[in-house]
Amino acid sequence: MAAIGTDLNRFILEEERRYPNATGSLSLALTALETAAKIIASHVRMAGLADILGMAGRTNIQGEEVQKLDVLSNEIMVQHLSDSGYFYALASEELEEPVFPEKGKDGKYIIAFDPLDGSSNIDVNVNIGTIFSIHRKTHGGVEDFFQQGDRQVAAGYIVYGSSTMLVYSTGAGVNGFTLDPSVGLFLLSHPGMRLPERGKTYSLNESNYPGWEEGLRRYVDHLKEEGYTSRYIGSMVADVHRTLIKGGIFCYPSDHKNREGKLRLLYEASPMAFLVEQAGGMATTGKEEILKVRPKALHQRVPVFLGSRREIEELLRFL
Ligand code: AHM
Ligand code: MG
Repeated sequence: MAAIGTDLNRFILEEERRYPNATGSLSLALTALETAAKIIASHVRMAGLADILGMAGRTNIQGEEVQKLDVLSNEIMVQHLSDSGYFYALASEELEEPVFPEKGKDGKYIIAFDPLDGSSNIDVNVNIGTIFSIHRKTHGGVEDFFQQGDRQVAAGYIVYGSSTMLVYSTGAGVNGFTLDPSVGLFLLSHPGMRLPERGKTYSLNESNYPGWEEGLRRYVDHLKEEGYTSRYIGSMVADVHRTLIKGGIFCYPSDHKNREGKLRLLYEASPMAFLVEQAGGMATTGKEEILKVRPKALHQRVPVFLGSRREIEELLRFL
């Protein structure tokens, strides 16, 4: 296992050496992502000072308010990933249709991302993040994005918190890197992340309780009786990050208002499910494994339950 403090670039290259047939293009693709993340992190840090907070005055394709930092983060991601030449296609929460970059014609990968998740938290200085999911290019059209989550070649997130962390997996476990702002390097801080078998925390928006199905209501009542504590930030990246480290369960279920839940399959649920499973946990829609869901649309929503094995197994008995 790599030593604590190993620089992300060296780590990526060392991981690649374990695959004799690797051409290095995934490593370089990840490096392009790392650069975009650093630039977004610096904008997030300066948000209050630079007065770029506040509404951009338009709504995104899901009819939600878009804030300026979302727009900026999306532009940074699109520009850097397009210019890298490693991605044949890009899909973003902020874009109705995928982008097929001119320079990516020979790119082997496609990437779906949420450039700035938890944007309602920007104005109150609470953690936000970027989520990404990488698949191989297959046919070369929008259908390439409709591959199951278990075919991801890499997935991860960047959390802009008290420090900036990048957490990712290429299918051989999960590793977390903390940005050292003094030198601008992501350094290995959380090698081989594993969820505890069981946690003590549940995380979901409990104001939706009246709209949940009966089984879920009984499950949450049961957690309270069992002495669980509740933590909900309202930024998926931050709530999942805590769940990865401390265990327990994170949910965004369907309810009377949101029949399919709220979170998006391709760039929220699926990459987080990949990480959680790589870290020894489980992720389900309540009916099937998230990684087995066959996507039908770019911005499809899906109910999400993920976390420690014991909690998810118990939840499934209630549903
Ligand atoms: P966003 O991608 O528009 O920021 O929305 C997604 C966010 C998630 O980060 C979070 O888990 C959820 O929406 C919070 O929703 P709610 O405010 O309904 O609890
Ligand atoms: Mg989001």
